[in-house]
Amino acid sequence: MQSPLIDRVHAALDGFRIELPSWGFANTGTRFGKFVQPAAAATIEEKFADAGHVHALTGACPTLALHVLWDFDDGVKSVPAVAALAERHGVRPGSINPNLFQDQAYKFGSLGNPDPAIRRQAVRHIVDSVQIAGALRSRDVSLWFADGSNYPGTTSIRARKQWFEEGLREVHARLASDQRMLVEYKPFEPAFYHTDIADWGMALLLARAAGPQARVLVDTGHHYLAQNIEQIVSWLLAEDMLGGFHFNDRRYADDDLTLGSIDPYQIFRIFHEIRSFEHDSGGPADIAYMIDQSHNLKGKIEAMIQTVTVAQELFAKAALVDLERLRAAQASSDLVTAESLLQDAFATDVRPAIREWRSGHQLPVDPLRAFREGGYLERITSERAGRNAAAVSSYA
Ligand code: RM4
Ligand code: MN
Ligand code: MN
Repeated sequence: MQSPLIDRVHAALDGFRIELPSWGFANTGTRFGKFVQPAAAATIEEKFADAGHVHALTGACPTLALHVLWDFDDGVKSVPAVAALAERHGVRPGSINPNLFQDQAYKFGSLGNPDPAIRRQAVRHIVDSVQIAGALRSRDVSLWFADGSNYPGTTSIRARKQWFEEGLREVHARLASDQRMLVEYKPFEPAFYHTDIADWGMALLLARAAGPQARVLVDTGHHYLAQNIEQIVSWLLAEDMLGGFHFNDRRYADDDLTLGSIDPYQIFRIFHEIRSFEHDSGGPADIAYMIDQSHNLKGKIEAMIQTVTVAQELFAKAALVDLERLRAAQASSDLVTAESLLQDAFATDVRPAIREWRSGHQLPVDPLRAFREGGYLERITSERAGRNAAAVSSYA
């Protein structure tokens, strides 16, 4: 690779940060069963320790997304303890994720529940989450709703839309001026007939209804298979409504597989659209990049390191597209030249330039190898194995 291209890779990596999910370090399963990993994290302290280790090896993950129900035993009172752990392990608290799907009360929905008392409970929980975020100086409160129904005619889709607007507006009014609300969508699961926020259009309308600090969150696994995700990304960017991503890959539905394991070109195309937007608008897009993956079979920390590494590679490849030439080719409808510019960038081996970037930043050139040779996994395995074998806990 020529040195201007190497510089471009280095500059891209300098600006690239991706948030780790606390739940990605805990034992999780499928609805059929759970294979317990001896080294999995069970406490918020262990999740911070593991995330801190991934950040130390990659230099790209300074924040950890937290799930309120799983990570704050005592709600807002847990904030000082969480802040102390963040300090100790060198990772800041990232997005705060309320949990609106696990409580028995949410059987028929949270903000979309026909029972006003349960809608109130959901609003209260999100407001508590806003408070937690404020106390931790976290900017984003990230909302995903499992709300929906399983059978035609069993609920009023329009009434629920209105309840969502009301609830989100109420929560938005509680945001501090530097906070954001992110609204995530998902076509199905756990609801199998209708989901209240099923796609980006619904999320966009609800975010607009909520208020000016609301944005849409795109989880790459939350689309029907044929959907063109980078087009959605481009439209949301053009509307100034893209707030962030939950990255993962999938073969069928919301599989939460490792980023790029099935279709790396898809992620490359998303990064390309973002870079192209930034190039045209002359400034960085204000987007939170986050990982939303729970690995059932792979080692959790290894899989996170692999994810971060792949994300860096795909981001760096997207930075190699020659946008000036691309614009010229587009203007003259020179299709093959235009498409080849993307393909050439995607085919470029950026790994040597990334290794150079790492050594320039006093990071291990091969983070996965450094992890395997570093002894951390052996240490936490011996510390946690007995406890993990005894406690087959719930989702997190
Ligand atoms: C959902 C969605 C949310 C995540 C939960 C655990 O499918 O992706 O973002 O918080 O899973
Ligand atoms: Mn998600
Ligand atoms: Mn998901």
